[in-house]
Amino acid sequence: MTGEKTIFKKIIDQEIPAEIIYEDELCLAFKDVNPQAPTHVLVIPKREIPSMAHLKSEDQELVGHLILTVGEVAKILGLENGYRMIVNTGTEGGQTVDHLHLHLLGGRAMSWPPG
Ligand code: IU
Repeated sequence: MTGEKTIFKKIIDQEIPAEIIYEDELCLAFKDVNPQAPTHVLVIPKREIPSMAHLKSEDQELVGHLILTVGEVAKILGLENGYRMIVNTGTEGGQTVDHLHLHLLGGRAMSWPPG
């Protein structure tokens, strides 16, 4: 961490725009700018947590809230045929933004395994 704001922190602070789907006191859900499926939304905590590897036991309630929010956003967006939730973590996990985010992908059939 360099101490510089991440792009997601700038979205939380409304310094850069995003297409927001859902917001509450703990989290924000917005459309990914480079969608990998017809629906691609990111759910992020408002609190700055770099990655899943940085979660602590006291974050249990927040993590539950984030996962439930993914399900709520899927309902809002009408993904009744299913969807995929992904949390890329660290370099080998393919994480590129150092602010915890849950990907919600839907609107097409997913393949397995992911690349
Ligand atoms: P990753 O799991 O860290 O690889 O995902 C980061 C995502 O953030 C990726 O899907 C990007 O398209 C997305 N994103 C964004 O939505 N807006 C931005 O300004 C930037 C990245 I930079």
